[in-house]
Amino acid sequence: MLKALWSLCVLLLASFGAGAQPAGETVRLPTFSRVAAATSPTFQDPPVIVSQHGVAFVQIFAAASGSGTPAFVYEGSFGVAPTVRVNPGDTIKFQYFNYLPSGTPTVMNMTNLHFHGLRVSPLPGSDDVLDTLAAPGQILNYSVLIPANHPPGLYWYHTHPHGETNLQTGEGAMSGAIVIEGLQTHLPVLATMTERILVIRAPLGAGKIDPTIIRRHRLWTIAPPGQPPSACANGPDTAHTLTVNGYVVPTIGIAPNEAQLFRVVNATGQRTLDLSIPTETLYIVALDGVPLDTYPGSPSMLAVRHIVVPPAGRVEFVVYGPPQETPLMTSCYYTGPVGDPDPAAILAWLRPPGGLQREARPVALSPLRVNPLPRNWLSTALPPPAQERTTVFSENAAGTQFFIDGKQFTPGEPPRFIIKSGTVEEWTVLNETNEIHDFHIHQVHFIVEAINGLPLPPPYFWYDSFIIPYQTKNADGTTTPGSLKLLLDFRDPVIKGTFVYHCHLLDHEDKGMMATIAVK
Ligand SMILES: [Cu+2]
Repeated sequence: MLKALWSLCVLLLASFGAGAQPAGETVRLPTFSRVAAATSPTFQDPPVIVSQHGVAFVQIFAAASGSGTPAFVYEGSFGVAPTVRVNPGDTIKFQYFNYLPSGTPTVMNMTNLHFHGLRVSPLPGSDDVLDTLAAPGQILNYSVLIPANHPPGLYWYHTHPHGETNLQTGEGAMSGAIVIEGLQTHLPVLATMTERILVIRAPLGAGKIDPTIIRRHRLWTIAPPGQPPSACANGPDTAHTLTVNGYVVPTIGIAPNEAQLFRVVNATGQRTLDLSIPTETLYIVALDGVPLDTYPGSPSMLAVRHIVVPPAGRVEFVVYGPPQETPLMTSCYYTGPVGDPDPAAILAWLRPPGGLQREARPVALSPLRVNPLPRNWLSTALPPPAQERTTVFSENAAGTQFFIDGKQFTPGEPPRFIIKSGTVEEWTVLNETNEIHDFHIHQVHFIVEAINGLPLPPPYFWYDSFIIPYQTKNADGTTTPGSLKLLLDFRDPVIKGTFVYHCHLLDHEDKGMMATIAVK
């Protein structure tokens, strides 16, 4: 039925870009085969689309459930988003059909796609979120050329219509993973491991949780060491349910000592994750899609007990199967006096697969064989910054309006900064509010030089999303803004055009915390 409707709509409604009018046709919503956030006993990878002859062709729909929740539809299944796997040099072609019901003044139901973290052109037809929008009934065609020297790693796609990004991506879970291949070539030891893609979302709704899962929660202290769970001062998140690939607390099969590669994207609207597997070490190999050792002198692997992943961030790590059933969990993350709740929660259970209790022979991670990465701007040492800038994140007292440099984003506004392509810039990002924000810039990656004035010495890692700390109150009653000092890389000639930076707590972005820059 979807296919028939699709053909009909292709005939009726091919259009592209801003300003095109909805066709005004009334279309019947199809019956979808299953809903997101169902409880699953076992972990499931999303369906996969692999590039063929240099092209990955992806056809997805935006549609709404009976209650009006927007979601992707892939091959007739509601709430399903395929993982797109391509090689550097390939092209991803997305055909995206807005099948949402006609908009209203309060919910316009416009939609589009952003290819988060990819170092690709920001022009219309590629990764443009400013002028490329589909009204209900319209189709968008994207052709995103991945440069031949693109870093291998985990990226993602999600919708980005200003004003309704949280409704669609945060609460409606309209997101999917993109893998740029090559990490296993760079670190051959990974090639022998089972790979798991984990898209963590927090859609709206209480969800259904198996009571046996609640019982098992009690076996673990889901709070940072020394703190009871109730100490998570921002309280519980009663509005959303954390899911992994659309499922609530799935079980991941892993034999004791078996090494697996977990590739995790935080696709939630506003949940900062502090990930850990309590008995195990996480061996990180990539952050925000970039192999750890990309910047000259940085290590290939970093052993940690936990890792903070802000909304939109990615982490890729090796973990060994624990000796007994153990959770993949997030600990309480304090988001500031007026911040969103980020309580501790169990995301998934790690358990030996049925009947296979036998220990695996552990794969040795040391000495680590390393093949060279593609040479690109991120692997080239940074020159001194050509320009210093300061940008300020703020909000009104009611938390209903959010600003960058005192302005709420308005479509069509002139760029905040004009940046010279080929340069590196040093930005001081200030947070003058009592909650964290999540700095994200499209197209480019950055290095964090300092947090709240404290220098972060090498090794340097590249990020595209990073928490800006909340402001602190001084003894004399004054406040000191939270701050990040960043080095942003505008050297890649592919990245020319007008694009945005914003808070990736998506309701903040919707309420104005976004600005444009033009790279020329
Ligand atoms: Cu924010």
